[in-house]
Amino acid sequence: MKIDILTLFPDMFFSPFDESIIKKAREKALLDINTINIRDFARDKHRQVDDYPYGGGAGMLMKADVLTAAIESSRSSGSWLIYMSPQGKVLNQAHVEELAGKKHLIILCGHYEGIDERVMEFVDEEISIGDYILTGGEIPAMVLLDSVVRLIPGVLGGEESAQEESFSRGLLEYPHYTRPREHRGQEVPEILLSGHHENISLWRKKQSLIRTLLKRPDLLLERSFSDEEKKLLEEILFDRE
Ligand code: 4H3
Repeated sequence: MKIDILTLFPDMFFSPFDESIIKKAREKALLDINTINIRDFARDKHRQVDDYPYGGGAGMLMKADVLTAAIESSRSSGSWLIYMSPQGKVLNQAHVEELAGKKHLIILCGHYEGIDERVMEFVDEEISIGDYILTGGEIPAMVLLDSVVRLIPGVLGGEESAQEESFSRGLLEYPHYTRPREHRGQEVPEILLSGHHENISLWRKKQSLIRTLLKRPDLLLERSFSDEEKKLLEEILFDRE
């Protein structure tokens, strides 16, 4: 996958995508991330990228001519241009999965008061990472990028991690334990030491359902249940074994 980030602050992206899992994915050429400095497309002698809004008001706007030149430098036939904005659809995992299928993403990061509205004609999709305002679209772009990149085949170590997720899609993770067996009086649940893989898998599914019910009941409204999950939910709700 190719990802171009259009930003006035390319340095913000240096270290976050040069570490750990994403660093390895780039080395393996699974991923081609480029930052494009919007200022490089300012053509006047002052290299001006922003200007006062018509009609007055606070803040500066990123100029349409500069942004259009930056966009045109990166666009390809199959590219998909995303503008990070609080006005976008709020990102969720289903949306991330859809974006992971794209060949070429271009992410436009606004700064200051935002962009000249006339640039919106090039934008395929506006995405928000949540209902709050940030100083720029750079951090939202990093969040989006990280969520998408980990779904590219080969990026995560074992195939299991991504597979396990789709298995329990829409539920919270079950609790995890590693050594030692006892920590400050707390034991690892007996069943995880049993070696009985079927029982462990069932216990984990039940834990996921319990956690989701208690912590994020809203997630359950967006989801239907398999017969196995219905049986587990009955056990949970009616204390049946
Ligand atoms: C995205 C962008 C929040 C989000 C953003 C989000 C500043 C966009 C400016 C920048 C515009 C204001 N804040 N929730 N801020 O994903 O350039 O709209």
